[in-house]
Amino acid sequence: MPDILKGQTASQNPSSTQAIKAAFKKTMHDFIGKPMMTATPEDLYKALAYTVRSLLLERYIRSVETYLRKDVRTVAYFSAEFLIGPQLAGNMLNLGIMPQVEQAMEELGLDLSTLIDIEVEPGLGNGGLGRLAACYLDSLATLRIPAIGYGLRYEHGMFEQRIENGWQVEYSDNWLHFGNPWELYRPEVTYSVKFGGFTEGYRDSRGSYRVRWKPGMKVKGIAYDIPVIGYQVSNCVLLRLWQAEATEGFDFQDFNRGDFYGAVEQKVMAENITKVLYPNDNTMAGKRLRLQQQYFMVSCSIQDLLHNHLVKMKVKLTELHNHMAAQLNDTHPSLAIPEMMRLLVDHHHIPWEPAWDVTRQTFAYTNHTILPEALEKWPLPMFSELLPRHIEIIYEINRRFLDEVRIHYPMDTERVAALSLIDESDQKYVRMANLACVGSHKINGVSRLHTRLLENIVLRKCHEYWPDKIINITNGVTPRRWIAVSNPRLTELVTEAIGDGWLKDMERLHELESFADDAAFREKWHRAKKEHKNKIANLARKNFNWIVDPDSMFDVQVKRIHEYKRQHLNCLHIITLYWRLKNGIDTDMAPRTFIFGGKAAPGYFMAKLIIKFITSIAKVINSDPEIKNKIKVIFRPNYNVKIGQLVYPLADLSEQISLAGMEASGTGNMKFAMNGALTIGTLDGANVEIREKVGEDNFFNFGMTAQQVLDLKNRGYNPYDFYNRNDELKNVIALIESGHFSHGDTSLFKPLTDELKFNDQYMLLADYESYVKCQEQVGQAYGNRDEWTKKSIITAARMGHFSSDRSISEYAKDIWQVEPVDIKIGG
Ligand code: 26Q
Repeated sequence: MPDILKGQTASQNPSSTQAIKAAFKKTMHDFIGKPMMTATPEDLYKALAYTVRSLLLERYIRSVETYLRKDVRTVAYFSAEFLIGPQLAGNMLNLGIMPQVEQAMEELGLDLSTLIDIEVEPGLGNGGLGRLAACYLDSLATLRIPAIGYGLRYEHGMFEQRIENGWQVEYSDNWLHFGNPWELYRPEVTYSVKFGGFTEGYRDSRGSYRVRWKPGMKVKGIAYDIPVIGYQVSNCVLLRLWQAEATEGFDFQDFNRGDFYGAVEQKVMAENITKVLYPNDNTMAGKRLRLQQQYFMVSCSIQDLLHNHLVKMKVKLTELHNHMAAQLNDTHPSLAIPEMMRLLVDHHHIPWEPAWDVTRQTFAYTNHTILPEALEKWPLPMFSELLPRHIEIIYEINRRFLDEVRIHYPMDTERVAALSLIDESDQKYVRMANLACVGSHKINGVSRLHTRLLENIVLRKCHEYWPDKIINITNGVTPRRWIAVSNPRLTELVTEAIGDGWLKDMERLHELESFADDAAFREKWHRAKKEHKNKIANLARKNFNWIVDPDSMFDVQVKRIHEYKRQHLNCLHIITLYWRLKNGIDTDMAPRTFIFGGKAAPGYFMAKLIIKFITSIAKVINSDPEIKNKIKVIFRPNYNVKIGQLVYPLADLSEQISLAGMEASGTGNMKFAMNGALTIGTLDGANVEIREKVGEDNFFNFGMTAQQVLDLKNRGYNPYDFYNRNDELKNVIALIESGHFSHGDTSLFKPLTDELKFNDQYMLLADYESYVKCQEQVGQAYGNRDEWTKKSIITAARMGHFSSDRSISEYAKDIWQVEPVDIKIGG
């Protein structure tokens, strides 16, 4: 057990080894109701989870009490996804009870790490955006900022990916099968959400004109609360997830009287709303049910916020923005803006202008993408049918806004059309990004480059209109999960060297830099990575019958599968090496193990073909005796948070090779580098800033810059020119086309090779040569183990900037204006 994981001393009562042991036994009795000897592994895990939860709840209850009593300024983080990952280990770490729990379990004849492994993770997100929300909750709690996260409790999270015959096959996720010990069911926290129907105007008793919404359907939202505790503090934030249920009374009475099947059908329809997470990442699925999910989440959350402030804290609603700040995680929750307006105006009878002032001063919006296919827009007919009152409100917001624009820019119809909340260029759409921009006081991008591209391209007109509205807050990740929990060996080593405290103050990692010159430390650093590689190599042999050499360089690309992320560029490099070996070239190359992981959106043909491509290459190369284990290719199925925690610590090389200008930030890039992997990457997203921090000598950069990409596109990009000019590239593509990786089938990968030769939207061929050359430098550098280890130490030492604590401090200061609040426990 690393020292840093040893938080409090055993004398502190409820967290002492003996107390934990006793609590565990009592939980076994009270909640599981079985003798230890008949308990299943899931029972044992659950008993421990409840034991830990009880320590968590003590702090959580104290946090809620304090926040209510002090009427503190609070942050509400709205997100359709919270990819929180497994909870047990992180909660024990943050509570500082790892050593006592380990000891208690040992005394009971149980192995803690086996219990930790049993937890099924809640896959309530797709990837980067959802995981970012989870890191931010950890940092909010750790920085003692009062906060609540609002999201959806999907019954089925991200699908389980299996590889069958080399292809991705999706199986439904059932994370709730054994129950979720971390959540508190709150049946009393419930709101009614309306859909469809129509609106009608009327005069109230004072003769004022008002609008009433007569819905076609009502759905009930019920809260499930998950407490999230900070690291070495007593502060908790709350993650409140909504689940849809049919409204009572609605079932078998009233208009459904006599129509039993009709009633059940309605119930099923209502409960479908939170049935499943849409597994799309960086593309928008224009599905009606998705729009229903978004509105359902937003309506429950805004009603809850207004209720808590008005009833519990007696806040005047026209003062709401002085008591809270709301952050929109992309446009997915941007209906919160018209929903807030609807409740303030229609229900609380606040006039439009003050209601609009409050709304705008409350919300801020984070943009996570510049890919045009990911910008949310909803067909107007679908939107109006589902949300007849909101479309009226959006039209009113738009009318007032565009009138204002016309005053500043008379006659500039092009600008007015670009800023409009309604896209009328072809069929009519509601533009969610424009809505989020108009309804927020701040907009932020997630890396410096991304923010610049927002200002100059995607939100150019918005930036011209409000030059101070767009700011940058570069993403960060929590070092608690992504170093301490996932890499205990490294954690121990760092703490030995520079003492503890760095997990809360990541800039202190700089103190590690001087150790890069210490040969003994370098040896330990190298051994820490090597031991992790050995462990995973053993697991790989045991679970998948994969033979990998822990002495080879582990070259890793794990992330969602997407053409812009260019996993297939990585493949072109692998085939280049393969071709060279087959032709007696480069036979002294340092052995490499290429590891891939990631899910493709189920409807994304090219992404699925890329998975088939990787697994096909793997099959041919791994079984080719001539390759003599110089190259191994592995596709780890079902990449998720849990697998991520195993993978980041074992990488020697981190692949961050998206086309410059396409990846908003990336966060995997940060997790790898913090764990001492060196990066091969383009100047895209946060790579730019990572390279700046770790230093050019410690970052393998290749490829065009975002500007060069634009220039080449403007000149007219012809991939065939690049193909023609490079013989090695031609050989590689010819090898694929020959059917070498597809049992002689020359058509299987034709969509891939044709796209590359004749279209190449993501410009792989333009970056190919530079990538392959850069990889040669990587290979040489890896040959000098001592130098490599030095770079690895320096890289990790300079990654403090990318802690989510830094990001959240910036949000707190530049957007939310919130301050930490002290929670006292046991006093
Ligand atoms: C939208 C509408 C309908 C259905 C699905 C969606 C949808 C869902 C998820 C659209 C996009 C997403 C996810 C986007 C995402 O994860 N973006 C990533 O965000 C990270 C955190 O900021 C960045 O680091 C990544 O660069 C960015 O790709």
